[in-house]
Amino acid sequence: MNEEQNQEASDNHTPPSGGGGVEGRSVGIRIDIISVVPDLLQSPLGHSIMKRAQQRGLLEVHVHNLRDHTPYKHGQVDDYQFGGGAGMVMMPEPLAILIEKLQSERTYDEVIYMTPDGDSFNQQTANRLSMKGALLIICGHYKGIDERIRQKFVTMEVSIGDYVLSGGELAAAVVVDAVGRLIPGVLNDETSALLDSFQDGLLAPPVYTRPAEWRGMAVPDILLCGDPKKIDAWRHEEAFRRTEERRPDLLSDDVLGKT
Ligand code: 6GU
Repeated sequence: MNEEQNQEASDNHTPPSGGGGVEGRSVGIRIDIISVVPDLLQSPLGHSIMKRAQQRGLLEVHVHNLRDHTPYKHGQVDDYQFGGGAGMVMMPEPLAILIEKLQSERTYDEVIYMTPDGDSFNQQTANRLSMKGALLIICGHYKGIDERIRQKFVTMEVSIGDYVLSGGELAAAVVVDAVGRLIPGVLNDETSALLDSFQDGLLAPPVYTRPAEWRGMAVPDILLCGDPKKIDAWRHEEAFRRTEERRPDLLSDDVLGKT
């Protein structure tokens, strides 16, 4: 969705109120994203669960093209870095102009800069952000943004893993998806997010669907026994076994909050 389409959309329905819902949960989230390649965000956020969240008015995503807000000629938003070295840096003034414009229109709970040197994004962070009312996400490109913007405006720096992407957009889409699906009413069965991998500190157990026997491979009998208690116990055992095998780091005292 581009900025104009967003504007229309937000004129036509009540925006999420932001803040103050039951038990501190807001009824919806508004997320503004600043980017020099806004098209990169269209598809990841335009389908499936993210599309439904926006149609239901539970999630509002507004993508802003930084080039539309630069005071410099020819849409310039980056320049050579002081001290020399390869790669351009995003200039502070265009970012400041757009951030201040947005901040004059509403209060953001967090101003998030997507960067590989940020704090690692995880389920706990997604849970925390899903309870906010308004987030502003800045996507960097080239060598990143001028350090002074980080000092002046940014309240949170987020990385999605130890590898380098060519820009923050795909990482921002990951954050919006992980956060958006946690907003109550976005998933059809709200409890299903509670059974996700990581939500209880464990990986998810294996799942099966019909047919019960497929190419000589049978579904575990217990899933067909009809006793919800037995099935829950089996699922928990499998989740634990899988976590021990694949991600023993998740079972350390540290991660379980015992230290
Ligand atoms: Cl948030 N941005 C970029 N450019 N690369 C990344 C990242 C973010 N997280 C991991 N790699």
